[in-house]
Amino acid sequence: MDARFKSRDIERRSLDVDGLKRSFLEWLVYSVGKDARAATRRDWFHTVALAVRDRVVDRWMDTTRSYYHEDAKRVYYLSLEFLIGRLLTNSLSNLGIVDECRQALDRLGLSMEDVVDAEPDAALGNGGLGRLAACFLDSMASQGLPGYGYGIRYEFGLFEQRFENGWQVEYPEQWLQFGNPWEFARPEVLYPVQFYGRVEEFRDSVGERAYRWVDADRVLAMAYDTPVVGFGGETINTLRLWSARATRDFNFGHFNDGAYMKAVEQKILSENLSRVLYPNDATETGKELRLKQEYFFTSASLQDILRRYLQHHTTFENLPNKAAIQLNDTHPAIGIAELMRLLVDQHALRWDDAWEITRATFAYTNHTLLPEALEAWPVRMIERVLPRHMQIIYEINAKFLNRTKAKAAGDNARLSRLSLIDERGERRVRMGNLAFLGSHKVNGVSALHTDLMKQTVFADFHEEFPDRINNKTNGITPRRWLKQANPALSELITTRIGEGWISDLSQIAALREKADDVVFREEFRRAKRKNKKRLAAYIARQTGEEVLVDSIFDVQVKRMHEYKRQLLNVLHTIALYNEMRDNPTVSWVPVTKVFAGKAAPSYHMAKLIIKLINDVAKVVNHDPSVHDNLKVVLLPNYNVTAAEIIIPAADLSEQISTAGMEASGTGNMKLALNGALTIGTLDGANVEIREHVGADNIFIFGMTADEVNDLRASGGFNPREVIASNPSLKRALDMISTGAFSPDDRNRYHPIVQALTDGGDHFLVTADFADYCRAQDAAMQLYRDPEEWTRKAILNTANMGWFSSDRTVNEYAGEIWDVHPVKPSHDGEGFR
Ligand code: GP0
Repeated sequence: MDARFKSRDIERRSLDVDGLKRSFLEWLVYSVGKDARAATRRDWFHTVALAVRDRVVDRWMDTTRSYYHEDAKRVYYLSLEFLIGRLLTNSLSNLGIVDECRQALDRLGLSMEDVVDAEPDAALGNGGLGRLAACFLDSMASQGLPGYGYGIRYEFGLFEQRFENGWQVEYPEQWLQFGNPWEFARPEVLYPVQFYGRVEEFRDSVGERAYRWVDADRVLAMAYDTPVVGFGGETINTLRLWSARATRDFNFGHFNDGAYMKAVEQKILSENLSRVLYPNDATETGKELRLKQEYFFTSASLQDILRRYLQHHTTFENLPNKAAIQLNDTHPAIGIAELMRLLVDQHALRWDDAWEITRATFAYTNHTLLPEALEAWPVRMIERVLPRHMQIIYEINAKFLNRTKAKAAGDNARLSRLSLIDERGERRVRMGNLAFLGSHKVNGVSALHTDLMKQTVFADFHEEFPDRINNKTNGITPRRWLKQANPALSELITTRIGEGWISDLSQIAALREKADDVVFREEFRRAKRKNKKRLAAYIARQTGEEVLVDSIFDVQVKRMHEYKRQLLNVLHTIALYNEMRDNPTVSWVPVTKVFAGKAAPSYHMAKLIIKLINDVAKVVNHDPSVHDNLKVVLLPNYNVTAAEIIIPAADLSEQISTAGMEASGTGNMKLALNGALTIGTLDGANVEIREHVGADNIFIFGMTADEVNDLRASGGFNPREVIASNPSLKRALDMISTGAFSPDDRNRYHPIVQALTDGGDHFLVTADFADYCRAQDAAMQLYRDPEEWTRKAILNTANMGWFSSDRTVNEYAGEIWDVHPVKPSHDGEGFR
């Protein structure tokens, strides 16, 4: 090899301070095109990211080549959302060069924090579902599992939230505006994706009936690859995101007069496909563009998966032994019909063989039971947009129902519930049923949620296929959510138990015995205090509000949704405010209520709740009679980066959804791992968190899922009676309804009061209020005893090991995917 090349090669790989510093200067000048005098913080961020990327590329290629050489079975995680956040600290930390980078920057007179803060937050997701996908990528890479992420490279991520006059206002999130140093464009990796047109029937070479999809519009899917750095830097996997490009016909076509501008317009329209992430969390609006997005990325991914498979194989019967495809919710479920189409129409497989292969390849994760989130596309829309897929869906349905009919003679109600087509009202395709039928495994995301799936939405399917539903309780990556977000605590932990916990979180159980160690407790508190100071400064910057570092940081951070019951927390806040005003001589435990979360732009009730929190904050925070014992803050633009500051600083974690409605929750896990005590209902994974941390170390309140179910089945309850019997609830509600927080518009909160009273209080806010206040009081009393509080906080951290996404992904790998770790050979060959 050319000696010059070799020395550059070594330079690009060097992980020491000098090597990094030289790389930075080289990148700054020759790639960013600035010198140190002119460089902005953003320029430095790009410089450092590019230099770090250099240290990843060789190992990335080694990893990919090892998978190829071993013809390893790969898992493909298809997800419409990847809520990644920033990548600089993550890459440095997983490569093990955070300190080296800090020192190199230091020698250049730069602060690492400033450079890190110049990175935009990659928000290609709405909330829990998208963040789970990102945690899984980290866990797969960290364990050497051959896992690929497939999704959409949205030009606009989740909107930026600002408050104007207390109301949420949305702004476009232009994360790619200044370029993305982590991604590699692959202009040669292009797949055609079709829409509209019609289906033609013909006879194939052996005289069998066959179909082709003709006269369709075409869009190209172009790949962008982002390396996913596993912990330790051994395995570097790939996240492949698709971007829509107009077909080459445009580039090479010649047009006369009017046709040219028409063609340009057509090009722009087709490239809109990957323009923007839909901002709805757990609700579907049924928009055609959304369906097209789902099909676009699913089709491109399947074509790519088949291309990779065919590098080693000539027939398809081994596809399920070489590829596992996980559907993250039903968003990519059209992939089941698409794989059938590719196998039957393009590769001439017999239907039954294709179906067996398809089912053995796919698995489906359900993330919610909320009816408004279960996708059901109008038959007329699928017929128009994807005519061949509609035929295939009918065919799958007919074969299934015929088989079932033979067994369950006469039970038409059951058959119509099992059907892929909902015939009530406008005919719709039930994507959940399609996903279930086309998968060999179907999982829920917590034990309770999986049980409820069996009892409710998939009861009939469960009866039909009793081995198909299984549970995979969610998890979170300890790298981002403890090591990187909470250096104070993670360094403390490492000094006591070593660093094994980072890649094997079960080892954190060794901290249990430290809960009784006064010195450790003191240090644990010191770490928490440091994080609280950091959050207090952030709060001051973002909202102008000064909060007491020694108050309880009572944190509710998540999407704004009625079922998550931010309102319950607001009502408690008002009740506490009243108590403090009524009893000014009592020595109150100071409380800081921290809220953050976005509302879907069209979810009016959620936006009104945001305004209410801001209005309550305005009144409470400026009332001298509570002597700063109570502060309320609603932080704007909650995203991964904000979560990394808020979560390590929390004392109390609010997980207060109506029981039976939160599938799992993952914020609950992040907060408990960082030593917050949970106040929560027995919902989602809270149930399992209680089992792990111990019932003495969590504040559980409220109705259980069964009680909620019974109450609803018996016709509900009368919130008016509950309110009348609880003076502090009545007073809080009266204040809202008479305009105590909205003197400028006394009727503003009428819809909220209405929903909680005559509306029947569907989410049981009033029903759970009294018990919630009891649990809140218990938390406040405990906080007066710092030793006892800290002991419980330590036990939370120490007992959360099971909630690592490494454990979750291992369960998927063993019980659903049958994929195994591959050790990449880093032969140090250099450029390839
Ligand atoms: C569920 F259906 N979730 C959906 C959806 O559209 N978006 C979404 O984020 C969430 C659940 O609400 C969850 O309980 C769960 O933990 C997460 O998916 C991952 O499974 C919220 O944290």
